[in-house]
Amino acid sequence: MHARLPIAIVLAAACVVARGATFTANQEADLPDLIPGNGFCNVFPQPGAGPCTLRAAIMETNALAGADTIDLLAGFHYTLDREGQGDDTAALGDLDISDDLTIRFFASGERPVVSAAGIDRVFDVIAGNVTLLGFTISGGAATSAAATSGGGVLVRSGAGSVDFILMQVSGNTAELGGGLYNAGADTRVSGSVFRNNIFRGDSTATPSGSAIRNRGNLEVSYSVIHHNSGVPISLPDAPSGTFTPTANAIDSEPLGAGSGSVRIANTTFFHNTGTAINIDGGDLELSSVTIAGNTERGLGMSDGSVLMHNTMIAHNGLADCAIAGGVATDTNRYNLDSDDSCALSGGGSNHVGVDPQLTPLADHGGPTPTIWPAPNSVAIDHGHPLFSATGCEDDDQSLADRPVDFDGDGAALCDIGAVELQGDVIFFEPFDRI
Ligand SMILES: [Ca+2]
Ligand SMILES: [Ca+2]
Ligand SMILES: [Ca+2]
Ligand SMILES: [Ca+2]
Repeated sequence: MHARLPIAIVLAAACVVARGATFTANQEADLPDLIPGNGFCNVFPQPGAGPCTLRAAIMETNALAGADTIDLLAGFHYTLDREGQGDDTAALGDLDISDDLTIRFFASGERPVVSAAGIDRVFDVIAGNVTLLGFTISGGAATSAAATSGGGVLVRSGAGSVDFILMQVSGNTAELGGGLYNAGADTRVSGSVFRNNIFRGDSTATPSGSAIRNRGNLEVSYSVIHHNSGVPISLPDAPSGTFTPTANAIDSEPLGAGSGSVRIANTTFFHNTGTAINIDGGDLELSSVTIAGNTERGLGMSDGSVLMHNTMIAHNGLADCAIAGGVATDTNRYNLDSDDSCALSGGGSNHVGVDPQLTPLADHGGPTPTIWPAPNSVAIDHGHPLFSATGCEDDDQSLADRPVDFDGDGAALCDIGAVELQGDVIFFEPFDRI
């Protein structure tokens, strides 16, 4: 199974004739709709169309039966200031979504920002099939007893399918899931960036998931998760100086809807504090993933199963992997790990204990930044030779086709990791290495 193409989703979102209502959030202020369900987005109490804020548009579309659409405007900063954590009507605090909804920006111009400015998380997906497309979510905070989960977005177990497409989720903070807390059975992140999100333990003794805390089913593709971090617990009775935060950029443990499965394809994890991916049960699949330069580990698993193919885990601070003995592993599928800690050495197709010669995360084209291997890397043209559900993807994180015969030996083979180096970058030779 190959991951869903974001381009296809974007075209579908843009071209399908919108059913239901479409509103444009044409005001940056944070004001409610005063007559929800009358068919108009209006912050004034008279009937008919009027000034439409993002909060008013969400209140109106929640009240209207069926799928609706909200368009955001270029350069707009929608900043929440109506305090009220715990409200689930969208009138106060976070923006509660309880019905099928697309919130989108795909015009030209500066990407809009929806910020909670620290008063609450940003979005609370209670129910419905929801698509968030093309904007930035920041400034969310779920760090109090009233709201501990999902600093940017909380997806509850009652939600339908939830898609993040070409999104940026940055600068959000929570005790559980700085960027996203997912309890939904069908949540997908595609072509998106999760960066600079933070977990902190103010009222929860075991905070986790600086970028994403997963309790349901999660798929991440064509994305990058970098520079997410944790801060030490600050409970008054915490023994001072003895707590070491164990940050995990993605932390998954089954509990909500679904089986706790995580599928990650064509995605890069770089320089997260702690462990990039931590799995405490459920199925993990890594397909053409690059996990490098995280401060502690690339992959930690205490329970569950892992299917790993065409994936690279390299140069993480303590070790590339920590996989407990009871974890079911299927990893003899053209993977690479730089310190031979990922249970790969028993397989004849893997590359273990080798330096893949990685260069720092940079914008090399495509929707998200990537890590390129240097042209002499063993990762190039040594990936999985087959296109299959357990082999090589047919494109890479930048949406470029695979495979490319980079070394010109006549055999077009995939590169290991999230990137397929293209033939026209033969003179790419930066000095820096991860
Ligand atoms: Ca209304
Ligand atoms: Ca609706
Ligand atoms: Ca809420
Ligand atoms: Ca290749």
